[in-house]
Amino acid sequence: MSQTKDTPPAYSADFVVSAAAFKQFPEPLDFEVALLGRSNSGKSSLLNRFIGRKSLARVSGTPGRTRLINFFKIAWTKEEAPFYVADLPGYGFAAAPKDMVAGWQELVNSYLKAKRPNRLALLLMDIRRDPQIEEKNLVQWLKDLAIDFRLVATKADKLNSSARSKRLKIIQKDLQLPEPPLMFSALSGEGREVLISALRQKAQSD
Ligand SMILES: Nc1nc2c(ncn2[C@@H]2O[C@H](COP(=O)(O)OP(=O)(O)OP(=O)(O)O)[C@@H](O)[C@H]2O)c(=O)[nH]1
Ligand SMILES: [Mg+2]
Repeated sequence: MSQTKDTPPAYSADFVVSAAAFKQFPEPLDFEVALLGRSNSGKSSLLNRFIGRKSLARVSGTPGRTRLINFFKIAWTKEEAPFYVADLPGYGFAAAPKDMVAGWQELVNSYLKAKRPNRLALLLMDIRRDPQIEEKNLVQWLKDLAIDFRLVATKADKLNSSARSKRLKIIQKDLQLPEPPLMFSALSGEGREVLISALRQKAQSD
């Protein structure tokens, strides 16, 4: 693939706010992407690679912000309308205390239930792992709330192409997804163009 075909880095990408509750969510823009997934599934890495700017990683990596919803405002070009990316707190710490799990649920629930028009949720999971109860519950949750979503199988660079397609089939079947998962590697950038066009399509759909 030639270098020139790739979408250049976002024209602007700014950290907006770390929200601990509904009241702190910014007023919605025309379009919003929500990043959901287990801790360590690659949400922050995907975001950085996706926008092609390293400067945001520092913000999202700030200790203490990881239990909050981090909003970023992205614009591909000077002319295009900006949109939000909401990086939701990761779940699935084996040793997480009960009240921490409950806190996560409450925050994510208030975000998913909030009226945020034209939103696309990306549910990330490591391509090598089988969907767990958390992923199954999240898929059900998104369906119940009628939130459009795509599954993104991350860390694709860890597998060769035949292993990848096997894993994608298993994940799609396990989660009963209507469409095959998208694939992404923050390491190589593979999947970036497909993801960008999926998002642009959705952004223009309302
Ligand atoms: N090889 C490879 N490693 C990756 C990829 N994406 C993420 N990683 C690694 O996986 C680890 C977790 O990535 P993060 O992006 O911090 O994951 P996260 O989902 O934001 O985690 P939380 O913020 O804790 O919820 C890091 O060590 C990354 O370097 C990828 O595409 N390929
Ligand atoms: Mg993160």
